[in-house]
Parts: sequence; structure tokens; C-alpha cells
Amino acid sequence: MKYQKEVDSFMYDVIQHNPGESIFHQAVYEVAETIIPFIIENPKYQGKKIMERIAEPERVILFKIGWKDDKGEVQVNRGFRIEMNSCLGPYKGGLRFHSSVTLDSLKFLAFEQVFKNSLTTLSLGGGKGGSDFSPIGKTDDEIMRFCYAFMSEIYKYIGADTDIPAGDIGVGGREIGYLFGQYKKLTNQFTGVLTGKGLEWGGSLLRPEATGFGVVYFMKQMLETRGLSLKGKRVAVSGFGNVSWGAVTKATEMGAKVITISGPDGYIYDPDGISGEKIDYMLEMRFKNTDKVKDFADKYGVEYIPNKKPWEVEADIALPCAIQNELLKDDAEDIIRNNYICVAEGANMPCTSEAVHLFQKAKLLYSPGKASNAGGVAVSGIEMVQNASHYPYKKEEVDERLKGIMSTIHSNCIKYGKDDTGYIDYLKGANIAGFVKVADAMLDQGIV
Ligand code: 2IT
Repeated sequence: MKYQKEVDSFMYDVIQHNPGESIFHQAVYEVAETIIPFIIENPKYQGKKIMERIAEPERVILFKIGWKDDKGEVQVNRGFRIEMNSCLGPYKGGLRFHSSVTLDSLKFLAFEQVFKNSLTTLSLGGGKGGSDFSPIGKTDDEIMRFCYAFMSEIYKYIGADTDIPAGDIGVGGREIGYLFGQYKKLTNQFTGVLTGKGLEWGGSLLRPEATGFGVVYFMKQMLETRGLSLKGKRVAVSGFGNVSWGAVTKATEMGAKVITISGPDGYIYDPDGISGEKIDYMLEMRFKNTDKVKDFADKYGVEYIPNKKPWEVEADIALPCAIQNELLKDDAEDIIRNNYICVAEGANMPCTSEAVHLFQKAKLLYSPGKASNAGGVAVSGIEMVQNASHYPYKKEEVDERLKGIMSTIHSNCIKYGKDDTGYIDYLKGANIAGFVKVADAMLDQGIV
């Protein structure tokens, strides 16, 4: 690759400066591969250490969370909020409650969020937070006590114009409710400090669906670049949480057939397509605090394949909607061998760098999460607008705005990512389009 030496030299410093943070290194590398060459070819962005500054969080808050479980035993968890970049607006990004949460994984997510939020066209900086607390196997009371303990520390740093958390893995409407209740109690303020709120108390219509719907709107446009439509296409989805649920709902509604969902325990194969009551059951599973998709197979008598991933089935479209680095080189080889047309990321960085390079080499339609899953944070931005104006939008209004934003992101990916042969490198396009806005704002705001 042209400028490989410059990319390597940049990465050498990032790795020295952030030892042991391999997921963060991976996310920065995936951006550096396209942005370092872009900076070299655009003198305006040189000499200001812009990428070095974007890769450095503006602030990291790390704290202890003590709480008691139902047996009265003391539990200790670690809480984080990474305030990554506020050039475009207040820090914005979800909270993840999952056993895999570390400073490393949240720095990767916060870094991705900066580019994603820039792509949404809204005024949103980037941040991310969470805890290594796992809701799996916990009772509702335990989750409530944990959320209160988490908020008792983090409330000092967040605010409707400062830093606005939302949900992510392990944090849905229930958790946002407990977090909001505690914020209100501690500050005596009812403000739009969190998004993903309940509809009756400041939430936006379609926020729960937004990430998955956005993925499908984006994927539809990807197919259209090749003159294809979604109708009748077989879609393999991974995960069974919020993003998967939204994606399954919208893909089915638009005439595609979703034939898999998955969990860490394996995947289910439903050749007739997941629809109707089965989609609603995905929502119910969340309240069981389980991460086993087998439960779905048991209930509906569909095939369950333990310890395997969906990509071994024959399908047309892959939507990885579970977690980072779930789709490895071998899986990418399965996808290419099975002649999939399109891979659109619903999760954040679910495909490893090796997998992404294989897709690009095979000229598959491939989009990174920062582009295709930006619908979630985009509707969070729309929730903030509704909160600030104290005026709720209708469902159709939110849906139109979401469609418009996904379409703008798609156009921007083409603008910066289409090569001479007509192939659209969505990763390159998303990186450059996201970078330009942030970099221009940083140049305007000086060295702070
Ligand atoms: O990864 C993501 O974009 C999210 N978890 C949503 C963040 C938000 O602030 O709505």
C-alpha cells in the first residue's frame, strides 16, 4: 500500500502510547490506513497532529462501583466514561454493561463513535462508557441497584449539554429508566441527559428500532448500487439483542427472509424466515437476562446449531449485529464461498481487519458499523432535539429523518470511497467523510 511506512510509523506511536490496548489499536489502524494517506495528500491537514489528537481521549473517567447482590454479598465493578472528542458537539455515545468491558474496548468504541457521530450530520461529539458488570443471570432488583450505584458516580460528569449517554449492549430501556431515575434524584433536574428514554418521559418514537432499521435502510442502498433489491433475499443475522431485533423487523417488513439469529452459544436456522410473533419473542428474551439463543429454538422448534456461527449457511446478505471481532477470517471465507453479495455491520467493528480485507479483495459490498449502524445515535440526536424543544415528533417524522440521514451517509461514502473501477470502499468513504468534519472543526477551534 502507498504510504504504508507513514501509517506504520503513526501506529508505532499509538501502540507505544497505549500499551496492551489491542482492540483500540485495531480501530485506530482501520482509520489510519485511509486517513494518514488522505492527510499526506491534503496539506491543509498536515502539521497539526490532528490524527494524534483524535486518538487521544479528551478525558477518561474511571471509577469503582460497590453494590450488594440479592444474597447481601458485596460486589465490586469498574465503571468508565471515555469523553473522546467534543469538537462537533457534546460527548454522545452509549453505555455498555458486559463482562468484556475494559478501558481498551471502551476506547475503541469511543474512537469509532467520533467518526460515526460526525457522519450523522448532527452536532454530536463522541464518547462511550459502561462497566464490566454483566446483567446475565442477575435479577431485576440487582440491575436496579447496580444502575443506581453507577449513576451515583457518573452524574457529576454528564449533562444535557455536556455528555449524553445512551444504551448499548446490556443497557436498554429498563436500565436507562433506572439510571434516569437516579440522575433526577441526585440533581433535582428533569433534562435530556440520557437518550433511549421511555416514551412517556422524554423518549423518542423509533429510538429502540433505529439502529436495526438504519442498518437495513443503508443495506438497501448498497444493493441498489448494483441494481439489486431486498425482496426475496436471504439474510443471515448474528446476535439477538436490540440491533438484531430492529434489523430482523425491518428486513422482514421489506420482503427479505431472515434465516438466522445467534448468541454466544450458537445460532438458530429458520429457513421459512423469522417473522411475526417470533420477532416479538426476541424482545422478551432480553428480560430473561440470558445470552442463550437456544431458548428461541426450544420455544419454536427450529433448528439450533450449538457453538457455530451463522455464516456457514447459504444466504445473500450478512448482518453481523452481535459484538466486536465476532466475524473472523474463516467466517469471511465462508461468506465469500457461499456467494454472499453484501455484509453490512450492525455491531461496532464485528469484522476483524483480516475479514474486512478479504471482503474488499473479493469486491463484496461491505460497510463498516460507523456508517451502517449510525441510525441509533442519529435518532438519539433527534431525541435530544425533541427534549430541547419540549416537543415530540410523530413516528413518520422520525422515520423520514432517519432515512434521510442514512441516505446522506451512503452518499458521503460514495463521494469519498468510490474508486476508478467503480468499486465503493465504504470503509474508506466513511473514514474520510467522518474525519473531514471533525478535522475542520479542530482546525477552527485551535490547539486546545
Ligand atoms: O454504538 C452506538 O452508536 C450506540 N450504542 C448508540 C449511542 C447513542 O448515543 O445513541
